[in-house]
Amino acid sequence: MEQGAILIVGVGGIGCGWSERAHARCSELAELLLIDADESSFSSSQEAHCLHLDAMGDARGTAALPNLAAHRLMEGLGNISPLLTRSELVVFLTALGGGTGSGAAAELAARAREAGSLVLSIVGLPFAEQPLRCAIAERALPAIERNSHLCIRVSLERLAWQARHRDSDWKLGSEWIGELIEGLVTTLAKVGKMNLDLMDLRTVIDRPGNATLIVGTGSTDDPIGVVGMAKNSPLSEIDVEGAKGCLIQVEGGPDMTLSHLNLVTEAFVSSLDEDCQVILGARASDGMVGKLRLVAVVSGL
Ligand SMILES: Nc1nc2c(ncn2[C@@H]2O[C@H](COP(=O)(O)OP(=O)(O)OP(=O)(O)O)[C@@H](O)[C@H]2O)c(=O)[nH]1
Ligand SMILES: [Mg+2]
Repeated sequence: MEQGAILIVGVGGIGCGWSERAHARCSELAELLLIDADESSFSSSQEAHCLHLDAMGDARGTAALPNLAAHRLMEGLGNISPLLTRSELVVFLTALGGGTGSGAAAELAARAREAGSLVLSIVGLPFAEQPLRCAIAERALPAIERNSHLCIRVSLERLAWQARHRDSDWKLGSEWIGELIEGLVTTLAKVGKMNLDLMDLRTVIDRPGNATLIVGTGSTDDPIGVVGMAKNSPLSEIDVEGAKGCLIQVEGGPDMTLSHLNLVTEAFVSSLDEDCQVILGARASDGMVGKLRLVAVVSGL
């Protein structure tokens, strides 16, 4: 893929935090765009393109007012459209329930899609004990789904639960978001032994039914554990059993053997539909010595 072909976009406070952390893991392969009303979201990234939606004129936020964010976005779109236009794959990260993410993400996805990009959105859904935020999220979600080729819903509750187990911070994605994006970007950006490309991804995503993306990482000594972790992703309401299409990439170090590869893919594929179409890729890279990573796009759910 060409340079600049993959763009990671954070929208709103949580989305910007997730994006920065994710981008730091694959910064040589993707560009980063941060969009928020709160200027502090841009403070820790030197490499990012930034779009400041200064809704209240106080550089702080949109106070959970999606319409205000949507309005501000229209004024700033001209500045970022060249970035959207030259990207082949745009990955949006946002958490719904506030103003900026809920107000701006759908329009951004629509623009990227119109420009010919493949659009993936990873969308955090608020905690159940925040009814007002849940209502805002529910209103915003359908348009984001409609404008994305693939929309992955992440339950903040499950992400927070996973973060506690990993002793990490859900606001920074509990590492899980970073692993997902890194896996996806390295899968698509580098030429591996058996290269998967955007056409394969489109083939899988274009199947009727829902689709989702999962990731698991672990030690080469425990291939089955990697699959178990992939199945425990903090996604809302997913059950991959009966999936009809699947794109799998297994990545490991130069120490990865065919037997590792078989163990991981067989353990994973056995839970899908018997007739599931499986596209398999594998790659070894020096940075992955002693580790295995499984990234899968599962569709036809
Ligand atoms: N429990 C909890 N949830 C939070 C917290 N921060 C964010 N969230 C959740 O994450 C969602 C999105 O938050 P942000 O990314 O900050 O929202 P935003 O898009 O920047 O929206 P504005 O700040 O209103 O412009 C919210 O709806 C909440 O559900 C927090 O500190 N605690
Ligand atoms: Mg905010």
